[in-house]
Amino acid sequence: MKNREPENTKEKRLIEIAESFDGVGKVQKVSRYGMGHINDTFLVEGEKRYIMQRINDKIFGNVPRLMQNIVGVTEYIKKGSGAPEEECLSVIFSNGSPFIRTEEGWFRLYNFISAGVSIERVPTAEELYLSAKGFGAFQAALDGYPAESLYPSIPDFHNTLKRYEKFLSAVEADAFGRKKEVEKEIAFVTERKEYCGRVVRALESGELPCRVTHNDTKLNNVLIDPVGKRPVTVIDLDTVMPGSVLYDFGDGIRSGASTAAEDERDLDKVHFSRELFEAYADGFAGEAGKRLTEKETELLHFGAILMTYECGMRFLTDYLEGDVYFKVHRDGHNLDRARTQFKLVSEMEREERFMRETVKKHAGK
Ligand code: ADP
Ligand code: GN1
Ligand code: MG
Repeated sequence: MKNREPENTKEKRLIEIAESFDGVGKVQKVSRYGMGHINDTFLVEGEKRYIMQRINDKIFGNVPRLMQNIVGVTEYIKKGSGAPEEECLSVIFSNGSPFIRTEEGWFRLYNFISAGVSIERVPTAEELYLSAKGFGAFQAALDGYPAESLYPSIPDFHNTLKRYEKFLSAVEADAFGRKKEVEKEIAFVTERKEYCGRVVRALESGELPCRVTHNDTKLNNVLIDPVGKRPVTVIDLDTVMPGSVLYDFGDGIRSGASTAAEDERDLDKVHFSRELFEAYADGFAGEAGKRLTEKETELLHFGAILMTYECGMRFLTDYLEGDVYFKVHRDGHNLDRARTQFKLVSEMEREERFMRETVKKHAGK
């Protein structure tokens, strides 16, 4: 990249921070990047490109331990996968540390992976199939990972029972006086409270195995090579923790098998897509199918309902609490998101039989 002046003091400072990581050299430009809801992500351009993130320390209480998880997982995958180095996510250190702490917050740096892209629109069936293959392979790659070494970066992340309690407290507190606008959505959640304990209890009783899972298998968290038509790598490893395979399958469907964006305001455009569901089930089962227990296969489709319900409940909770967790870009953004999730849940409930049979068909291959 050609020499260029930083646009403002903020960029100048970000350039300084990026340059303090090992081997980065002179940086020309730092700009906002991607559509994540949690961290501040920047593209760093110099002799090479990098992804720099200001880690959201309101959400991640112990950044050093979070980074220990990520270094452990990325190194393990790199050793086991046989993929070219430039296609594997790597943490770049600064003087022996996988992060730096500055007055502006905690920063980390990754290599920029250019062989694939995040899909930020409704995917084609083929793209969703590839994303499922990517996450399925990721799960398989982490099968032998020592789960006990992972620090719970967000405790009870998919403990839907606890999420429900938090939701009830937000309704009760009604700190922003928003409850009256969302009575219908609140009722939608409470009518289905029986969903909350199903997976948590099955994990506790051992009916479902606990595995090392990604827990945030949203479509834009896997990079896909649009030309070579292959998944390149899974990113956003902040929530790799012990969990159920239902979570990873479920969130892939939640985020990928809809005919509209997660924040679409026109609910007439939001539908559960059978075609996209089948593509995901095919890709996921193709990678993970043989390792699934009978119970997991039986409940995989319920993971989709549960993750969509839970995510809608989380968006609604955040709306009631004044938008403190997910990044928002307009008034009512979290409410719009909650509504798309609930629309999808009600359609999925009507499609349960189709979903169950489709999973069975592909897992049995
Ligand atoms: P968040 O936790 O906020 O979702 P992510 O880690 O998912 O943050 O990063 C946000 C976006 O930045 C991703 O969706 C992806 O598009 C892009 N991104 C993140 N890491 C890389 C990387 N190493 N190479 C290329 N793109 C990346
Ligand atoms: C967040 O970080 P991102 O944007 O990939 C969230 C997920 C939600 C998702 C909803 C750590 O994912 O749990 O499902 O938004 N991540 C965290 O879009 O809370
Ligand atoms: Mg992300």
